[in-house]
Amino acid sequence: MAMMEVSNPATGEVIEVLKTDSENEVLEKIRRGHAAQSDWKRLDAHEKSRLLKEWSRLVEDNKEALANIITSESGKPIRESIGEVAYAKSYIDWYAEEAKRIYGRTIPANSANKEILIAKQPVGLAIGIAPWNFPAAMITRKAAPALAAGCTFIAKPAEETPLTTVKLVELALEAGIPEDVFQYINGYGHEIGHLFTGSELVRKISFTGSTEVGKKLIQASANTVKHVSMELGGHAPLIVNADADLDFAVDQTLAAKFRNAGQTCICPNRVIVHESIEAAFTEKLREKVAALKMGNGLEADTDIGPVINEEGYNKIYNQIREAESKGATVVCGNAFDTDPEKQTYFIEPTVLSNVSEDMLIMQEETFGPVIPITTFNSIDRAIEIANGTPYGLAAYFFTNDYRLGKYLHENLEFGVIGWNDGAPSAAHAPFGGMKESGLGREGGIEGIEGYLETKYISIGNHIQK
Ligand code: TXE
Repeated sequence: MAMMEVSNPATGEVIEVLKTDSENEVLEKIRRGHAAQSDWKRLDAHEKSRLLKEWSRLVEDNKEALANIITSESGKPIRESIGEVAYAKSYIDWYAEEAKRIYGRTIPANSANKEILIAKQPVGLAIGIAPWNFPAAMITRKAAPALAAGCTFIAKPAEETPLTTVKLVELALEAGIPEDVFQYINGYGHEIGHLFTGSELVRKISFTGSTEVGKKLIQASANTVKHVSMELGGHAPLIVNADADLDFAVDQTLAAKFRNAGQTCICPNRVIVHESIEAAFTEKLREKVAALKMGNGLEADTDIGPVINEEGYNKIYNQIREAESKGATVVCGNAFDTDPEKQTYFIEPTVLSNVSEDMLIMQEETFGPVIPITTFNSIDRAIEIANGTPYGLAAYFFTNDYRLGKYLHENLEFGVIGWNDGAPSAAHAPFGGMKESGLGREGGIEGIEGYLETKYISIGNHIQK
């Protein structure tokens, strides 16, 4: 029997040892999820809604316990974990209502003896593969619309953070959602992924994670022509125009960048400031960044936890060193506190200026607490720098000029835009990327569409008189 250790990335302490599912167990869960599909699909929408609301109530009742699990296994500060539980719950609440609003339509036929109906049906068994950076929200954002649509659902959490999923599924079952309707699989993605992509019984894969793995899953899903939705990496630009309210732009940059130690797919990774305000912006940012407190997320005053693992740490470390070697200036930060034996990896929040587009930090997704600052002197140049990436998830800009803002949002090639807003994600809005950042949207009306098939029924109304 293979086991998996789950540890706290702030201390290296092993917090739990879980059994991983064997290949046969994975296939059995897929078979059971598929078999449960027809009853769940037929259950009336109001009852599905009631069960989701009950799940939401239990998540609320257990929010401290859930937040503790999130912080213990992901390292993020506890107040962020409390916020994540509320955010995760908001998806359950939204889709508990959407379950009752899956509308079809009728179309006038080109014959008096015909009627055309358009009906929506669940795609079938769906698998949601989640990353470690939002262990609760990335599960509910997939499970809630799937269940609301009438799909059965299997969650595959990240190997770093499976305990949050175990608790969420336990609460869903306690709420009355049937066992085979909502399951989880525990295991290493690269070992068991082929069982999901290769199965004809799995009709949809919803993935959040790296672009590299996303591309593999799209390719491997082609043989069984499954639905796929992909929320992949990002490399968000944040443009600050000369007319922006500087203090507000600095605060929003700080909040957007250092959430989860910079490990979110919509973190601003490239700050592009008008050259006339660069010095003032950088100084204000430096003051606030230098005041952030790094430490164990379970301590109440911690602002920045560790980065998740050695791989993430090395990537960020190399990006900073390479930028320095090419002439970037360290404005603040740039200290590293790691203990390879305990496997704890802390990076002090860092600001770099004099950054150019040929540096790795401007080209690769960063996923860490580093802000590189570069400048522009015309808005088209800012747009050119911003769009100069294969990624297209989120972009931010700060300006109070309406016409400029309109020009920017029309020309930025990103699926989510924050205009004077550093926190654009919400359960009621469609979240997702363009270009290599993904396919499909999660949240809003679009989020449930991804779990529905459209069926066209042509009815001959021939009546014998
Ligand atoms: O992602 P992976 P990792 C980016 C970020 C980060 C990098 C690597 O840049 O530094 O990706 O992170 C499962 N078949 N993002 O290694 O490997 C795996 O078990 C099926 C951005 O954590 O993509 C986990 O559940 N599943 C991102 C999930 O995929 C497979 C968030 C994510 O792991 C699989 C996370 C396979 N062959 C990382 N291989 C975002 N969009 O927010 C892996 N998995």
